[in-house]
Amino acid sequence: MTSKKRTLGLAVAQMGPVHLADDRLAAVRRMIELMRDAKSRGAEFVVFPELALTTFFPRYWMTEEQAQERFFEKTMPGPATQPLFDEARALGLGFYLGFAELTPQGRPFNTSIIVGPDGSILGKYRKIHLPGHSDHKPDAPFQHLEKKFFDVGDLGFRVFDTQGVRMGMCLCNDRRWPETYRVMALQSAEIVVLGYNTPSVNIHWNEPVHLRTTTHLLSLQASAYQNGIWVAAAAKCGAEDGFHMIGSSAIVAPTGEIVARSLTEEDEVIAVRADLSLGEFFREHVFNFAKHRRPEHYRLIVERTGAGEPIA
Ligand code: CDT
Repeated sequence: MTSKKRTLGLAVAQMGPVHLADDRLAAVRRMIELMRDAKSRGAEFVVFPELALTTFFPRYWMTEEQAQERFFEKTMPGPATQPLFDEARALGLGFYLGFAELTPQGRPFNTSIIVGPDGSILGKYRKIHLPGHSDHKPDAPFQHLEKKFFDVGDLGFRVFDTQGVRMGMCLCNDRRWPETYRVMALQSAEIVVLGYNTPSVNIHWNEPVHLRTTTHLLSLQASAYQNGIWVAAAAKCGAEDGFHMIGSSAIVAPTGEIVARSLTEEDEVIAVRADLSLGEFFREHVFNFAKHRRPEHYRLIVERTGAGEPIA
């Protein structure tokens, strides 16, 4: 007897620029259009970008109070985002959304959530690998002030069961760190979803622009393969008020192959039917963790942060 394949209609809703002057309602209207497009293409779950509701504000020097007043969500859903939740419920779509969160205690986080098709928030993640700096760099073409505006996430890398799938999530810079995915794969994650805002220009060194896309895709592909998982990554991209960010939103199979990739730097949906059994071969054989991992030899990974002297 053949059993029915377990699959998920998985879509990435890439977003083009959200300018400083754009309000949340305009962003939400665009997201609703993207959701409808995704639904019409068989999606059951849609991945939106990091900080999807506003421009990528860490590029601007301002006080923490100014940032929190203008760019942070004090409730989720809130008045501007409720229509997104309503539309998702009406369409029966689950989704991932990145936004700036100000907690009732006044703590600022770069946050994402997984929402079920009934509109309920099933899981929350707060960005752990915060890139950039906290000081003002007046000579740089723009700032990258994530270390000023956000606290380091305090929820760890958890996984959530939704729509018959075990899903983990992270945000942007987290996707470059192998520990991110391995911690979730050790909890039997099958799909990792993430959003990103990656400036094309690196303010720290003269990095060739094409490398930004190369290292982005390399990170997704290596991580998908090495953990036997699907990875779905949504960009906010194009030039926000003249500050360009890479596109190349992608869905990567557990084989490490890119199975869908955005063509534009505008609002665009890419979608696949993800076969969840595809990762099983890798997880049962070459990356059978229980059989082959040797954590007794990985101690330095949790004991050291920076590189140091050789072990005896
Ligand atoms: N948003 C975000 O995390 N962007 C980073 C830029 C790193 S350079 C300071 C990224 O990894 O794409």
